[in-house]
Amino acid sequence: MIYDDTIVALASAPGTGAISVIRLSGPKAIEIAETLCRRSLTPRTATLGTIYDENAKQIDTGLFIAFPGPHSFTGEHVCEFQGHGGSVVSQAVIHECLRLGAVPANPGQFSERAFLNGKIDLIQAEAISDLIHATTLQAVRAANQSLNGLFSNSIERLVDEIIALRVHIEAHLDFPDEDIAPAELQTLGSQIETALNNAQSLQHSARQGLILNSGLKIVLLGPPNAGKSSLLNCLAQQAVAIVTDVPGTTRDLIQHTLNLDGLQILFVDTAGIRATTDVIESEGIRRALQATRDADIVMCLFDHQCRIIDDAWIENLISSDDITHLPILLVQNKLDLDATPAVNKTNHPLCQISAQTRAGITDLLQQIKQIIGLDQEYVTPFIARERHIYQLSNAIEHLEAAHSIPCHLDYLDVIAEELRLSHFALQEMTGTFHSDDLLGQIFSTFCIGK
Ligand SMILES: Nc1nc2c(ncn2[C@@H]2O[C@H](COP(=O)(O)OP(=O)(O)OP(=O)(O)O)[C@@H](O)[C@H]2O)c(=O)[nH]1
Ligand SMILES: [Mg+2]
Repeated sequence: MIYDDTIVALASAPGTGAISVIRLSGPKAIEIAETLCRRSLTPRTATLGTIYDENAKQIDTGLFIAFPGPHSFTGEHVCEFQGHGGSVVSQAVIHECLRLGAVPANPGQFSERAFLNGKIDLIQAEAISDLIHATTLQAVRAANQSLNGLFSNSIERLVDEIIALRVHIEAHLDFPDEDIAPAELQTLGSQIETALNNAQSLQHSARQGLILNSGLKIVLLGPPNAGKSSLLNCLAQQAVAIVTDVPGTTRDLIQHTLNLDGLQILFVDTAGIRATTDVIESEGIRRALQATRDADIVMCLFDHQCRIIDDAWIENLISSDDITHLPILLVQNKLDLDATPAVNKTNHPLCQISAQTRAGITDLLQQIKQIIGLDQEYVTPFIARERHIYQLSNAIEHLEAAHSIPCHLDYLDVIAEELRLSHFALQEMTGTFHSDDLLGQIFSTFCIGK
């Protein structure tokens, strides 16, 4: 136990409801609860009690449950009070807790204490918040897997592989007189390669976990009248955007979120791209192009009048000759008018659809899943965040560096250093090694009471 203060917060959602849950954690948690209800509490057993204020006026009646540390969520003494779900009544209960010596909890402080007391690691703590904020059932399942330690265990296995390598190499560096046989060096090299492969496949799963967590952003881009707004309406199954045969109808960004087999997709309809002197349309086009910058997929739409699609056509549309980093999906619309496919001279996949008749829409959605690697019957085992991808990439970079160095006696110290840096990056993911800044950043995004 690290803290000598006892924190209190409303753990259920603020506002009016049937029941509210108020949570206390810290050395005085049970003492405060017992003072409040004037009874002694049996661990992990619900006890009915009435709370009175300092003037002996009744505030609320409800259930108290005490979880003596270390067998509690935070590892400290924890007590929960389930009372009537009104904001004034729960604030009055919290006020009494504060009067008896508790202090208000910061956002995420209960989870932070659970982490600092070794009850969960950082990835599990993040999974709690991700579970609460999950918008699809798949995301809920994935968050539960992370909470159960699946992601952390995969990282720990990778850490063990790297530790074994470091021990081997650093033992030799400490005792250089002991020779390492060439065959042994070769084995070391292939073990580094195995660790690198494992890290890369973990990163692949983590990317899918990130997509499940934060969803996808798909921007519909194309010349005027290609049918972008019609496609948005077709996907949304409602008239979200105005559709006319007047080129330049859409000006603002129009967004609609769709749940595709558990994947949250934000579709963004944009102004048709063309040369214009109209101030409003120019602003619309500027916003359209800006929206592509953080898109996960840019859908380039055109109709049957475009016969040849090449990289120059896309570069012209996106006003950039650097389109290599963008995942692009070419979509030929108005299949009902002309089913002849355009000549695709690019390396990007092309789908033919009709936003009017819905022909080809199932294939289009399948193609989206394929682009992001979720086309098979996918089981993403865990949920992930940008932070994990960043630190995993960091670990992979150092493993790649270690792997690129010839496994020769002269270079063992450089390899050892790269392995050490990779090891640290992985430890930062689980929080075994962390800076206070990192913790502050993570837990500040949590709800109060969590
Ligand atoms: N036959 C046919 N017409 C379509 C189809 N999709 C769109 N259209 C028509 O094409 C015209 C333009 O459609 P929009 O959806 O407004 O096109 P847009 O790309 O949003 O156009 P801007 O907003 O001007 O950039 C409308 O008259 C639509 O009815 C299609 O699949 N088949
Ligand atoms: Mg439009």
